[in-house]
Parts: sequence; C-alpha cells; structure tokens
Amino acid sequence: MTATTALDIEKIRLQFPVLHQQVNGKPLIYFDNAATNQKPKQVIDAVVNYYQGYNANIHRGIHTLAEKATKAFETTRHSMQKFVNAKHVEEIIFTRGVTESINLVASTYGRTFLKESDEVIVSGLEHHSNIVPWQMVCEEKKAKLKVIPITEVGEIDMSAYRKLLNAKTKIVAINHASNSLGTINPIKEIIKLAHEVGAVVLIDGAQAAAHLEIDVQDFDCDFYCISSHKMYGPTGAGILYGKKNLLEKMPPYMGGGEMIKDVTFEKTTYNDLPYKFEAGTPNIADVIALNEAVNFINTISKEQIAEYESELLTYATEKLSAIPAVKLIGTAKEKVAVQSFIIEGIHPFDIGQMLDARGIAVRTGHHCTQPLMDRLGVEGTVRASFSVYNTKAEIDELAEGVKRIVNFLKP
Ligand code: 7TS
Repeated sequence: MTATTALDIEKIRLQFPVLHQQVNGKPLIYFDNAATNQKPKQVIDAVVNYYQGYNANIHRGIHTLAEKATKAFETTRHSMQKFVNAKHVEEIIFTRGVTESINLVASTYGRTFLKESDEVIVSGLEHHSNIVPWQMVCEEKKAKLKVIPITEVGEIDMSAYRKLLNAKTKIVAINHASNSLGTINPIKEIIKLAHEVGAVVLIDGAQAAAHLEIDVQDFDCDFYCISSHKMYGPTGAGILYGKKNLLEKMPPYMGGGEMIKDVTFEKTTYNDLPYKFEAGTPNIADVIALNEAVNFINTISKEQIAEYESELLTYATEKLSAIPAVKLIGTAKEKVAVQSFIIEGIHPFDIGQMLDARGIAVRTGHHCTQPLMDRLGVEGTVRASFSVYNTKAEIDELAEGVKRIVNFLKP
C-alpha cells in the first residue's frame, strides 16, 4: 500500500503480466497509457478462452458454441450500456474504436444532414481523428469547419465558443479529455449551448473512458465514442453510443451481412438497431474481452482510480516542474493524468530515446494533434501519462532520468 491511497497498487500490478519485465536492462516503467493502456490477466484470459473454448460466429448459428459466443458478445453490449448509462441497449453500436465511431457519424449523419454553408465546430484540442472526418464531410457538402480557440494553459475558450455558435451550426465535435494535454473539457456546458442553437454534439471519449464517470443521459450528448484499448480492453474494439432517435434517422455505414432484414436485387431492407450499423463479422473475441475490462474498472471503481491517478499527476507535476530546464505544456485546472513537457534545446525524440534506455516508456511528438502543437508553438512534446498501476517511485525514476538528460545534453 502507498501512504496516501486506499488502493493496494502492488496487488493491482500483479494483475498485469506485461509490467513484470526488464526493458534495456531496467524494470519497465510504462507511462504511455494515453496511447494504449495495459491489459489485466482477466482480459487476456477472456480472449484466449473464446478461441480455445467457444470460437463461433455470432447471431447466425443455432448450435451451442454460436449461442455461447452470441450471449457473451451481447453481454458486453449490456455492460457498456451500464458503463455509459445509456437509456436503451440498442444505442450501443460496436465499432473498432473511436476513429471508426467518428467516421461513422461523419459519413452517415454528416453526409445526410449537412447542407451547403452549414457549420461544424471542433476545438483546437482535438486529435486528428476528430478533425479529418469532419473536414472530409465539410468539403463534400460545402459546409464550413469552425475551430474553438484554446488558451495558453490548454483550455477551451468558452466565450469564443459562444460567439461561434449560430443557427448554421449543425454539429459540435469535442473531446471529453485531451490526449496531449490532459485537459478535461466542460462538456455539459458545451452540449447545452450547442443544443440551444439546434446542433447535435459528438463527444470523443477516448481519453475519458478509463478515468472519468460517463453518463450520457446526464451529459445529454447525442453521440459518445470509446476505444476499448484505452480502458484496459483489447485493441480493435470500441463503441459508438448514439441517441436512438438519431441513429434511427441515419443511413447504414457499411452494407453487408447482419445489417439487413431482407435482400433482393431490387431492394434491401435494413435491420433494426444496433445491427443496422454492424455489417459483417465483428471483432467477437475482443468485444467479449472488453466486458472483463469493464469488470476490472468496476471492481476498483472509477472514483478510486481517478483519485489515485490525480495523486500521481500532482506528484509528477511537482517533480517535473522542480527541474529548471523543464517547461510543462498543458496546465489546465481540470486534468486527467497526462503531463506533457519540453526541454528547450533538446528534441523530444532524443528525450524519449534516452528515457527508453532507462526502461521508461513515454510518447514523443505531436500526438496526432498537429494543430494544437502549432497553436502552442511547439514541434512536439514528451508526454507521460499515468494509470492505476503506476507508482510514485516510478515517477521519481522519470524525474531522475529527465535530470540526467538535462545535465548530459544541455549546452
Ligand atoms: N481521440 C483521442 C482524444 C485520442 O486520444 C485518440 C487516440 C483517438 C481519438 C483515436 O483513438 P483510436 O482508438 O481510434 O486510435 N490517441 C492516441 C494517443 O494519444 N497516442 O496514440 C493514440
């Protein structure tokens, strides 16, 4: 146990096989959780158990294995419904993750409802996957993409947002938390203001799912996107939550098996929700294992995870800011456990490589947020992002590593 948390971190760490290895002769310190976090054994076991015990295609078969696989797959739909507090289970669509979920909405809702000179609003904090799909549909429909500016500390400028909203605004797409800076956005307020002008709101929850409470009914968002791999689940799975009345109005994204009721060469009638948006054989094993990721989170509780991670963030921020050459990037008031920084005169890639030599995994570069980096006047950053299995001792190692790099390389 650490002194200040009620959680037994050592016990939690034992559930993550990947953590117990040496990298470059040093114990692995994994601080790249915003890119993808590690998987507890129960998630890995769920994938193995499916392939070893009941691999079968779902929804179509009446044999025992097919029924078992279908039941497990649909169990995850119910647990994700609870996870985001959706009103209806058919509001949960399985996708490959946030990128696919956003593309689905841009290609179906966007293509159907955007008209010439309509406006779509994103923020200056967005990941490329919440910019490019909107740019593509805006170009096609001759609509305009508007950007909410952000402040020096990395917060959305709410008064600028209010000024951007008008009767032409049809879609607002914003992340719940920023992957590069950690900023938690005031999404309830953002959603309320967008609804006042009649726009729908998509929330990119990639960086929120493992850390923040999600209640789509309370937020009143129209769409909410999650990637399994950023919440202790496998890669290649995720969800799109959408309000039922909107999903019903949207055309299918892909055509094929599963998304139909009847097919003739003259006409096809589409299946009901959620299957209308789930053409083809889905990623069965990984969706099934996502349920174990939800169980893992619920066993500890989001509240406890958030509390502990916030303790880690405060500690890391203190340690890093005590090193004179380090400049913190992203110091918003409300943050998930992400800290970006730069050292003047040393390229982030060099810092990343030298930390890797000490067994410390951080991310360096633009983090798929090039417009944000441009806004902040940096080429890229070094980003350390923390998870429930990280420790203050690991943060001490990071700070020590950074100090040595500064002493070694600083002119
Ligand atoms: N939105 C945000 C806020 C993200 O952080 C990411 C991935 C995505 C969307 C895309 O999610 P995907 O699961 O479809 O790939 N972010 C990162 C990152 O920060 N480093 O690597 C991937």
